[in-house]
Amino acid sequence: MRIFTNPDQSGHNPRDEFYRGQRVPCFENPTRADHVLQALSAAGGAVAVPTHDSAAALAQVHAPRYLAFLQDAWRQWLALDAANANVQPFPSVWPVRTLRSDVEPANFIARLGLYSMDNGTPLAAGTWAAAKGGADAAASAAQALLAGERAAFCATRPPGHHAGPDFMGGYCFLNNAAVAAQALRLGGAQRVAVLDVDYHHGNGTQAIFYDRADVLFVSLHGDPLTEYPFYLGHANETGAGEGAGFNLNLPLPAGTGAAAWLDALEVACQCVAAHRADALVVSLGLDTFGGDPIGGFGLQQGEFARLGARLRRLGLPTAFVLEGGYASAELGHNACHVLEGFEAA
Ligand code: Q9C
Ligand code: ZN
Repeated sequence: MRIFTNPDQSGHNPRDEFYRGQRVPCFENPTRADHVLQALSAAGGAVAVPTHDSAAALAQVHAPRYLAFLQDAWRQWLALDAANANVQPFPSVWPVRTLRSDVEPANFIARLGLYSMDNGTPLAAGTWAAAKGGADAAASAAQALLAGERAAFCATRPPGHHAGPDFMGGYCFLNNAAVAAQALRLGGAQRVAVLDVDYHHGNGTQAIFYDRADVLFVSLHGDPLTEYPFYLGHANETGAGEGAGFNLNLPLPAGTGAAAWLDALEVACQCVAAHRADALVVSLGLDTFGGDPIGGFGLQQGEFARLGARLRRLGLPTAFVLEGGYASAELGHNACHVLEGFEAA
């Protein structure tokens, strides 16, 4: 299987994030992609740098003013004070209900709030380049499928599925899975399915495609009543307008074990099969692993292999996009088990 890397991923390396009132080292850090890449290449994957530019797909899944902000954000942060090179910006005010989000404030921190859903997604000097490199990998995976490859894997970070049309969040800046799906559509696929198996609901991907019938979004995830992202991911979100019936959420309680998770996976896969898609994008979060420091499911390596095998049986050209998963040292093995299950089936 073709493995796409992101040569710029390590430039996104913020120091810390807020966790229960403390600053802690970022869970989402460059070692994650290093571990995945090392394990996949040791297992014989054909590693390649991105071959395609994601710009056209990005312009269709994200708002122009959000892309413009993100691309220039670090320069603007330094323009406030050169000493900011060693400081992480965090948003501190957000346009929640009754406040206006149509007018861009001139103040940088206010604009950072406008374009963020949380304070848990720190920027660094290389954030734009890293995010763009990941999106290019996703566009490249889509092109590989359009050229006839059975599957491709994006061993990239930062993740993408919490990033919405015009906001970052949950460690995500550009929605790589949405880029892959949109690039497949631009390349001639009539219908695409996105299956999101990250522990956290893919609120960004859902939002991007919520009113569209051409891209089905199906997700199994921790119940948002208790789990991040809290404000989206409920079972009664089924799509709107032309997209009515093309969104399926399968929330599961924190603590859900392998058997119930596999049952939900079967429901998800049958929904994907019914869409008669030309291609599948898998938002592959590995934070469902029992040893993950922030996920609350109990999957083990056997379940990851079964996930891969079940996805193979869908019989679709498949682009895997790495999302979450924070048990860094085990991340590579868990990714390998998914791909081995896929390739053995
Ligand atoms: N501050 C993904 O898995 N908050 N994002 C966790 C620590 C956000 C996870 C608590 C979790 C986001 C792609
Ligand atoms: Zn996650």
